[in-house]
Amino acid sequence: MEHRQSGLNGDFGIMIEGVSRRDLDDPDFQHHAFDLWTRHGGLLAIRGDDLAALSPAALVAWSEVFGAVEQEGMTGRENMSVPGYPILKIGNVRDAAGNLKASLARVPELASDDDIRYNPETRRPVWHTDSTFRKHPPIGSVFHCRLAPDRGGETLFADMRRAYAALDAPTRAKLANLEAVCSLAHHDKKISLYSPDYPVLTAEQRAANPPNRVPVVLEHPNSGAPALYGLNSSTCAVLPRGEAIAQEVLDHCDLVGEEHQSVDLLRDLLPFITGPDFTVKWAWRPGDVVVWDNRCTLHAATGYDYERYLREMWRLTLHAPKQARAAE
Ligand SMILES: O=C(O)CCC(=O)C(=O)O
Ligand SMILES: [Fe+2]
Repeated sequence: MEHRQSGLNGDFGIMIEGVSRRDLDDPDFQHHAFDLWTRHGGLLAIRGDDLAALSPAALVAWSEVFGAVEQEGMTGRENMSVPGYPILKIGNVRDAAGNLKASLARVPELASDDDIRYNPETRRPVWHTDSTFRKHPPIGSVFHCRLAPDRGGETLFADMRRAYAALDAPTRAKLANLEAVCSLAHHDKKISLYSPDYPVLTAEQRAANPPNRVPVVLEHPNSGAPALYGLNSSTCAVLPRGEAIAQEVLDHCDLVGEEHQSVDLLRDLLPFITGPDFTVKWAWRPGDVVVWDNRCTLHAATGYDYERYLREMWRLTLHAPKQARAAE
């Protein structure tokens, strides 16, 4: 079948339609897809009638085209994974006994496309970069749709390369000298404030998981292009590069779950950088596979009618291929 290619928002994001399962094994197609992903801001979607029946093994193999698939991370989440594969289920599917079989975070539905832009009052949508609190944050993710709601449940993406380039020169210069302090303890405590069952770290776990610091402007290791980076629920402070964080500030962030006011600098950018020039709303069809680059995009989940519809997504996490990791 002939493939059709279309841009999602100018040169940010690209979709290839008419993709078959056989294409996924074809080295030429793999090469072409990797190249498109790189040239379109790190957002690639493939769509095709027979992808809805993709096997977990085929999805893992396709993911390996873009990075090294994370194997760990399923411990304690066995009831939310595809058995035997490093694939996490996200959504609201349940077993016969009514137990949730996926990771579910309820967020509001978009009332209109105006809601795509970050709203400082509601702090929604929850635009973020995944897992910057980890020592080696993932380079990206692969997201595959098994079941899609008739309405809602879209995933939003924003182009952090073009958004950074659109800022004025003094702002770019100021940001380029900053680092985000990203703390797992802060992240978990913050979530526990509105989700009281959410476990917070013990003192030992906190000591074993010190914050990770990431550049607020990340130069992509492949292209060298700078992109805004490092904002998510774990981001507890923003400091000049190399400047130590005071212990009492970190304790407050971790134990009370409040962000240091320095994070406002990044949050204040969000309404601009999630505006229509930079964003894509991806409405899922079963079979779709989207790969995003965590180093130059933001993303956000949107809600759906959780009682009426089923959503089941399969998610894999990507790391830099081993050679690249060794060179760090
Ligand atoms: O469910 C979604 O649309 C996005 C979830 C998400 O943020 C993630 O898997 O990292
Ligand atoms: Fe995410």
